[in-house]
Amino acid sequence: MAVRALIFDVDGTLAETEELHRIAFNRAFAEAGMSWKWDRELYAELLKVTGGRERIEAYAKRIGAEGVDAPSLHRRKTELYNELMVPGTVELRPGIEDLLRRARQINLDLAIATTTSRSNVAGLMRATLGEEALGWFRSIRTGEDTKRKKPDPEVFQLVLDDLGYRPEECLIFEDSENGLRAAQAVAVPVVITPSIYTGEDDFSGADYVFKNLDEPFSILKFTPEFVFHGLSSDVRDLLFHG
Ligand code: XBP
Ligand code: MG
Repeated sequence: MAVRALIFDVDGTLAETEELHRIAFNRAFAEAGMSWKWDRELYAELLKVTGGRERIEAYAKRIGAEGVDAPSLHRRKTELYNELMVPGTVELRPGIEDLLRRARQINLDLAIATTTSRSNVAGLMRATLGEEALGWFRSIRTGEDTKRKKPDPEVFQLVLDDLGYRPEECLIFEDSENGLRAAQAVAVPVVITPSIYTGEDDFSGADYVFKNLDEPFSILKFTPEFVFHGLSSDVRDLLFHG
């Protein structure tokens, strides 16, 4: 069956944004007069909980902190994140811009399914491709549209409903195990590009694992009959550069 849409996760997949998220969390904590400081090692553990508000709540519970106003801390963190998100702070990951442009040329639909907020998606686009690139995506669904975050598949289901395509007509691009499990739950094939915080994740069951999308020879998992199975030649060219 022909692939008709590419569905992208944002954080870690379109760009390595998690360091900016981490800095924004820490600034929000400092502004609120709190002593919390999430270093990289701790943040890697905390990322297992998706969603910034949920992450704050989980951490408060873990250390037994009471009276933590997670929604307001998270709101401020989102403002700080968007202040930090200016051109030059974060770049799209290698191969992403090229993939998006080539997909548009062959009339594939593009979509976004993310845990983060819409304003953060817009901020990333503004700082990289330009805000008009938001219009490249036929469906953009975020953590604000869902009750449950990844690994729950709700956000992917919303995108599939928006697009009106069957799971096997789409490809999902993800960087994390949580994202992979969510994608598997809606039975959409998954392309994984591990990111700085997810290199140790368990990607068993992923259809493709690439180091980056511009490096066709860095395919970590490559069994030819498996890799090419079911992909039309235009989508194959898109992913494997011919
Ligand atoms: C990303 C997340 C997000 C970001 C922070 O998950 O878990 O919570 O870390 O963003 P995924 P918010 O890439 O799987 O969608 O603070 O806006 O939630
Ligand atoms: Mg991600």
